Amino acid sequence: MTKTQNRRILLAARPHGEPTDSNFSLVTAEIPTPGPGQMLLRTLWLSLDPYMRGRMSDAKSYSDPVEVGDVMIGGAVSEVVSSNLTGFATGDIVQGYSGWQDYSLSDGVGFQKVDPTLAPISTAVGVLGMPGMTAYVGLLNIGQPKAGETVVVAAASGAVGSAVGQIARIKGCRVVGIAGGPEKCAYVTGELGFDACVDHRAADFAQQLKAACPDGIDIYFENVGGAVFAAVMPLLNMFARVPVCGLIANYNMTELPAGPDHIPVLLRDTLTKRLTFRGFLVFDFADQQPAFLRDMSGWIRDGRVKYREDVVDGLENAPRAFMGMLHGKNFGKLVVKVA
Ligand code: NAP
Ligand code: FER
Repeated sequence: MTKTQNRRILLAARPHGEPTDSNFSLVTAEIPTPGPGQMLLRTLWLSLDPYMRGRMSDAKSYSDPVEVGDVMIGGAVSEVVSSNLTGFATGDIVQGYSGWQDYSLSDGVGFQKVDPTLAPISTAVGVLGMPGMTAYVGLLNIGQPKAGETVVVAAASGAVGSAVGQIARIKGCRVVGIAGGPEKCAYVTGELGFDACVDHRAADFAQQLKAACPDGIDIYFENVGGAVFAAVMPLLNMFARVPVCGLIANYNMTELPAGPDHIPVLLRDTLTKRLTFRGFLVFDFADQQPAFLRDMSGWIRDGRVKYREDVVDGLENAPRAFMGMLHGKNFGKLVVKVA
């Protein structure tokens, strides 16, 4: 059945703190017609990612915010419906930032063809896409894992964290995950093969983390910030490395806690333990994409890297699923099956 209408989810208003339904609006438009040098794409899989919360706000960032009234930003896997663009043909599967909508036009810039023989095509926005590459480049370049070292990662059952831990295991490290709740922790140790996993919601979380890291922590892959970082900090070893990837615990805060009391401790430990903190964006390492795709697809084929998708059915359900992710309601890489 071919559709005649294009459903689009727009940023209706900027959120203050927690996003709510009223920050999004679902509108219906005509399916656009591609002009010269354009192709028409039909969205199959829409990726929902934490960075989108940042783009809903008017804050300074690596790229411009979504304007109120514009379609929400999002990476997606799409099918080429028709093309006036050399290099892209009807039926091709492509990946790029086409937004929260059924159909979109593209001039091809920033779009890549997806190789459907590597893995199911939805993984092009997951373990073989932006989140998987974030894990790979952050851990290997900044974390510099060595066999026998202890690696800790939070949001361990999620898109980035699950890949971080499994790559660290491949590199011979002892890996401790942090996740929300016993079910996610059981998956992280049972299915993903981490050595241990600690529930950050447990009352004695900090003590449990300490017990799980008897030799301290050599690499902390930072996805969360907040209370999780506070528990990690005293366990960092001499010369520990901290790739600072994300701070999801902060994303819905209207103001960051001032916390000046912590700064002297942070600086003292950084000096005396010779710690390395380095923030990064996956795009900083764009030149490593071929190596990433080669290694990661090989590990998936060999069963050394597993992944889990949390599939939400229907574009109209994207806002609720996105809001839930910021509270840990997702279990695995969150994707919306659009068509
Ligand atoms: P994800 O882990 O699949 O989903 C987000 C998870 O964050 C939730 O399921 C929840 O897991 C956890 N979480 C939310 N609030 C938390 C809190 N207050 N304390 C502890 N955990 C909390 O998402 P993802 O796509 O893999 O992203 C993970 C992190 O990587 C995010 O910070 C994201 O911004 C960052 N990131 C950075 C880059 C970059 O280029 N620097 C690229 C991609 C992603 P639990 O239930 O297990 O707590
Ligand atoms: C993310 C969190 C933050 C992310 C990018 C950022 C690509 C960048 C923030 C900034 O530059 O302000 O998950 O993913």
